[in-house]
Amino acid sequence: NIFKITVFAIFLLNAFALSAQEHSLKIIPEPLQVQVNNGSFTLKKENVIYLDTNFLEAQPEVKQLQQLIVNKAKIDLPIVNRDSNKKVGIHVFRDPKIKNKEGYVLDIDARGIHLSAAHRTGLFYGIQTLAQIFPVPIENIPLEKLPFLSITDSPRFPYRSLMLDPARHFLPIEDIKKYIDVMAAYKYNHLHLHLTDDQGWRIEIKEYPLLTEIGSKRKETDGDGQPHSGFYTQEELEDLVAYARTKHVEIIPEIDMPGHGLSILAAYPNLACFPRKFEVSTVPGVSKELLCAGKKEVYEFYEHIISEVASIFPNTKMHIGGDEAPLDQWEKCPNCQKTMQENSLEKEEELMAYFFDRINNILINYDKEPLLWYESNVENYPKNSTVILWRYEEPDVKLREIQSRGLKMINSYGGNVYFDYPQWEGDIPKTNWMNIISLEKTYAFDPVRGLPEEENNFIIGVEGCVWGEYVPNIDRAFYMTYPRALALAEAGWSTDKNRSWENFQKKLDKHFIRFINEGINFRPPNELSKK
Ligand code: TNX
Repeated sequence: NIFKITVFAIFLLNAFALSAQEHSLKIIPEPLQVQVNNGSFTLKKENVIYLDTNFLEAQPEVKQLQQLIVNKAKIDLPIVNRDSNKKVGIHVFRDPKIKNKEGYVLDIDARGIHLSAAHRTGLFYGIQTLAQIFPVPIENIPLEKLPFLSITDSPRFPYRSLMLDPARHFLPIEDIKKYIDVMAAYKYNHLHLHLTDDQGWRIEIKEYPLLTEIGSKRKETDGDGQPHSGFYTQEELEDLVAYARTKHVEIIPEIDMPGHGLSILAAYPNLACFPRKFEVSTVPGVSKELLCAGKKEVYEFYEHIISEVASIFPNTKMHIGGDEAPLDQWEKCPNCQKTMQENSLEKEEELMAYFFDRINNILINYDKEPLLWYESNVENYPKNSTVILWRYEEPDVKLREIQSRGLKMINSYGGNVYFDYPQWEGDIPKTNWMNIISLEKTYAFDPVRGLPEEENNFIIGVEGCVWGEYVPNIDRAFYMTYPRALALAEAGWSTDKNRSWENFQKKLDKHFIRFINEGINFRPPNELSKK
């Protein structure tokens, strides 16, 4: 990998040396409106960062702006709380006329840099854009020199997410923080953590200590044959949530139910329809086990889990899984059948709906609403659900189903944005269930699948998934994520009118140079090296 990256870096440096001299903005995701004007502003040691007195809650963001200028231009500017648009310098002010909470306006002219937003989040995104405008060292431009320009920006979708899977391979908290740093720079605002699966339970639950004592450990791991373990304490997760908030990222915890639960049953086998000795799975693939929908202990179990999870993660959405649950087990289970009779349910698909309703009633008590992987066969979803479209087969049929069921939807279609899939022929992982998803294929992702604007507002955003069966550490996660997540960032933030594959390709070199400088792993895309 390191070798490949070095070769590619040399290729890029050459390409850049030829085209340098002038500022190249190359902002990803592409902003709503960009106008570049003649002239440039050069930051000086005498400049001051002025923070509007009615925007004082934005102090943490302004400190990040100050640090950015230290990092990029090597100048440490003081912050002054004063409205002063007359003096040359950096001016941060509140503009309540900016309608979108995530929107901002960035102007650079002879009087300096002007950043305005109605809300701290918009200011944060303005700062991320400014960060990309600074020249990269090899551009041959003084690092403190910025082009005159005027940018007005706001996102296409409110929900822009990536998913990591520490259940299949544990990822240390510090590594997840690094991952958040990079995604936030590209204006992603949610990180979905898949915390539980057949291969491991990764979150401390005080009421059920065996979940981590037994469920977080497995004997050996497919691929390397080594034992594998790890979990997050509640304190560590609280710290992660607080860290993510400084980057305007919300963490969405996922407790996958009622399937994908071997790590639970290894610890508490009585929660199964047919209790026996279970083991945490050591191989990829879905187990046939479900937690029993006919036992009151199962609902009590989830009540405790939800109450503890809710106290760690303050956001409203909680992911409760719901994917790939083979229902034949409930069909054979006397407790499940009894529950069905008592509630006049005829099919196991209705029992699934009943199960989610009961879970949802618990969620409501904790001010949470459910997020679920969408499965067509589930008879009904709670009305307040948001579902994720992910399955490869018949995406347009599923999209219409979701629409007609009146649910909100996040698009994570496995044909474009499954980042655990290989990026080119011959890449790992080599499996029989994965297609190749090249950078171009991710770029071609249409989150609304052609639905006209009047009909598509149930689609609230996008998510790229980095499933972890073959992702043993964060370096590999970065390699699988980038640059495809740059393509998805444009699908989530930029309008269709403003984005094109041609233009996107031309912007990548500046970002790759930054990745190389910052030690962020990525896969050099074949599409570029072929040119
Ligand atoms: C399907 S996507 C799964 C995951 C696997 C993934 C591998 C989804 C909701 N379920 O459990 O990790 O495929 O690509």
